[in-house]
Amino acid sequence: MEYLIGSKNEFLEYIDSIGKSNIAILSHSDLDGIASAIFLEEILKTKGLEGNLKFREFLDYKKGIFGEVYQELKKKEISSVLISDLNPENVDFEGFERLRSEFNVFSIDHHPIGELKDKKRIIKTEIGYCSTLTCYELGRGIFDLDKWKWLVQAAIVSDMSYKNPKVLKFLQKDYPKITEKNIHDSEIGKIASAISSSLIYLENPEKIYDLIRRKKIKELGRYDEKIRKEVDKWIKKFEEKAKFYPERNLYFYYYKPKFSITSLVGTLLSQKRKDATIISVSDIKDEPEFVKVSARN
Ligand SMILES: [Mn+2]
Repeated sequence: MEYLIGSKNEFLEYIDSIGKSNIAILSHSDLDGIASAIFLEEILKTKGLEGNLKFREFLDYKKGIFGEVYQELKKKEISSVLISDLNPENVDFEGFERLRSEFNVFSIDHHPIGELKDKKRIIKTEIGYCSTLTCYELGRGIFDLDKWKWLVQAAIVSDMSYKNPKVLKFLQKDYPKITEKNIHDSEIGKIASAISSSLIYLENPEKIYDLIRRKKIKELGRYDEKIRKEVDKWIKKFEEKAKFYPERNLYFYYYKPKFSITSLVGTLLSQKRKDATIISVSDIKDEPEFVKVSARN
């Protein structure tokens, strides 16, 4: 696995430099973010730093995401902040640089590289390596990789990192019959779907984090059918409801799903129409003055 910025050595030096100070983990609220946070904690645990972890938060990509969390970090007297899968410099450049100037920050991410004041304490990989896989590799020689293999595999499916041929090969070592086409019907595909559905249904990443740590697959799978039904319904309705703009090969789709499935539906629709641009828009529960827009091309 190659890094575009940073190295495993730099990460290990960083972990060793934490000492007795208070640590926080900030990560994305999707499966890739939650799983990478779990692996970072496993690394802290084997380094005897588990007790130093005083704060953990799963965040959505939102303008100014680091503004709110800044106060919390100050209040909890945090000095080291591990960030994963948050595309920080693109989502909130100023907030991220402020965090970096006031805390001992290390960020691990796989979104396209944006503007950065410097490249210290940053790991960036290509988009085709999900953050969980990077954290898994960082943990090689540190924590029990076999115990957590199922989770890195699920994160690979959910972030579609299997589109990277090297990552697909990694999966095929355990599941030789897996291909890009049948992956969602495979055992790990089903686990990934169960986790993603429960994230959508419960809207409680902390709870999902806890269930994953205890490997409660059955409990995680409880909401899969409900979410899938709702997703299928809106994918079917797309044909009649979406407005098509042929001169731009663009679909505009406004709809009102029961759950927050806009992003998932957008991804699935775009897989069938790879040359088209698909803009899906839906209402946000409890925030009537806003809509959620999801764009795919
Ligand atoms: Mn990711």
